[in-house]
Amino acid sequence: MMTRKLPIIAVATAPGKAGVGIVRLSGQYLRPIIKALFQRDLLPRQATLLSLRDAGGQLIDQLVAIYFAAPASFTGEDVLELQCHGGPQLLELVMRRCLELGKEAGLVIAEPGEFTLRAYLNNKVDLAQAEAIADLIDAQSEAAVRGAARSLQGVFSDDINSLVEEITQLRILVESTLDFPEEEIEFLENAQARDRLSAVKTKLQALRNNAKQGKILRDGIQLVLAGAPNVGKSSLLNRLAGEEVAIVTPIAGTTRDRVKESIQIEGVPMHIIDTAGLRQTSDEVEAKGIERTWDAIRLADLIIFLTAPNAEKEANDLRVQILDAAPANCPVLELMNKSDLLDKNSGVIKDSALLISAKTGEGVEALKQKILETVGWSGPQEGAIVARRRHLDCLERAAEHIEKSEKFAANGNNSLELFAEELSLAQNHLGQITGKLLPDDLLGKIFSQFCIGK
Ligand SMILES: Nc1nc2c(ncn2[C@@H]2O[C@H](COP(=O)(O)OP(=O)(O)O)[C@@H](O)[C@H]2O)c(=O)[nH]1
Ligand SMILES: [Mg+2]
Repeated sequence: MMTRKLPIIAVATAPGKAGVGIVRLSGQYLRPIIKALFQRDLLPRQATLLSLRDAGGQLIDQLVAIYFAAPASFTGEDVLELQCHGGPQLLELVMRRCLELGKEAGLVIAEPGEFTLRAYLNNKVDLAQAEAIADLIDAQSEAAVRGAARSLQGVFSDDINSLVEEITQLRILVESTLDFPEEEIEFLENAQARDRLSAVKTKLQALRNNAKQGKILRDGIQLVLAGAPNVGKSSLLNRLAGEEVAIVTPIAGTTRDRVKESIQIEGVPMHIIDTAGLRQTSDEVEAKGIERTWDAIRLADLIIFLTAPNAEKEANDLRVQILDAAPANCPVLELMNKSDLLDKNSGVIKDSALLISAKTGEGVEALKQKILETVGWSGPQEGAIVARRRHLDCLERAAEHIEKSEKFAANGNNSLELFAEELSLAQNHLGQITGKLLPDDLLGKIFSQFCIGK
């Protein structure tokens, strides 16, 4: 897929019935196909009402065609957009007719993400921007939409590029020191170098924080409610969701399958998973549900371990197992539910456990804040972007090399070449975010996750 130059075609709009459905073509030279479809040329960027006919001369659809001449198009190639009526069967016919008439020119059905890939390969967007297109389409909250739009505009890429530029300046400084060893200036004694290195570190740290927030905005948080039966997990889900999503009864073992509900807390998507209560059971269905609870725990970003008064013994057994099964950096938040049943003066209340009542709503607002705090959300920020795991990994690698470089720099002039080498490795990792220096197989993998037609 990476290198093919054939013209491509796909339905660009979502499957299903709609007022309008768009079929999009991209290729280096589309004019012969346009001519074959409509027996005429089209002026670039002009909406033209046209009739598309089948081989027998029968009308398929009246449509509006817009032709974008290369390189002034989304992909940087010639692009033709056919705005048809939005019926799935109709769009199928339009596609078929285009493929028929475009056969000679080599027209083929686009692979997932291929339009955006071409935009990337033709330098219309960098890789972080291309990813932001997919993230904008998939955005699950208003804040995520705005963050993706900013990433698409290049806010994130600009930050990366300017950091790369600063590291380049630092490398130039090292190279010049290497060229004049007789001057014997201790490199770090050179205040300019020291300042530059610390500026790079500060900037990289800020970028990592930003990207971490951006990942939360993009992916949201997988929040698992776990605990013994009857402690009120389903009641808490309903309370957080503001509706009766899960069945609540006084019967232990009511929830057997996972119940999922996505909510937002201050624009942060929370995918809450209510699970079967953890206990020994001889019920086959419930046992399956409990297996699934453990599966959910193993994939969680945050676990709320719910307990209730008079269930301390079970809680003590479960706590260890849950902490054991939770992923390495997944926080486990222990809460005691049914605070309404507690005699507040009895001294049973452990300060380690946050108190809530799913029944009265007591402590639920505070819990929401606690959840945001625990996952490291620092509130809506001006200039927020969206980011992916891939970006965080690259930033982390870069930070490791900057750290190493600092050690070499501190060793004095003897290690300056190693210092420069670490800087260059840090740059490589940063460059992978915007796509410079990214191996082809990784590139293919990223774009193959896009939907068809993007
Ligand atoms: N008093 C009191 N009862 C609660 C509270 N939360 C849940 N319950 C009750 O506890 C029982 C079990 O609740 P449920 O949500 O099904 O627990 P789960 O098995 O953990 O999902 C039900 O009878 C609920 O009405 C609470 O905060 N206070
Ligand atoms: Mg339940």
